[in-house]
Amino acid sequence: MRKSGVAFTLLLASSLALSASVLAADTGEPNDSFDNAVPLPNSESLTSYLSFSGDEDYYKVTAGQFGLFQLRSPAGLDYDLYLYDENRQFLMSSTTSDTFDYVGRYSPSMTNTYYLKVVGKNGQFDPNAAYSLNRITKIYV
Ligand SMILES: [Ca+2]
Ligand SMILES: [Ca+2]
Repeated sequence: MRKSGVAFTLLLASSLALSASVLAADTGEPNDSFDNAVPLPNSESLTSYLSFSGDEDYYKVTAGQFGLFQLRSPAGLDYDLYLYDENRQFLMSSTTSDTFDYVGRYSPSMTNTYYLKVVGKNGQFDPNAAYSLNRITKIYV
């Protein structure tokens, strides 16, 4: 008596490589212009992302006589910080390659509105590595 053959079924594993990267939420988008500037929160500090080359993040903040702001770039990346007045006129920028960039201004007015822009030097970005933007309210000397 002949044994019945055994059928083998080969299940070919799909070679489809699923992209497992889950992008961090780029908070505040769209904020690529003065008109879409995001208010700096009451905590006076935030973290967000430059999620593509050319991403620009605008923020709007009200400060007292001293408006001093700090940007911390993600590790290994070089982001720059720009400061504008309430009329959107350029005041100053910090484009160092240091981890921290600082911009600031003194104004005799008790209330001042500023715009800040975060941008990656030469288009640098990382959708998964956050920068932090802080308003400095205390200076220790
Ligand atoms: Ca962004
Ligand atoms: Ca943006």
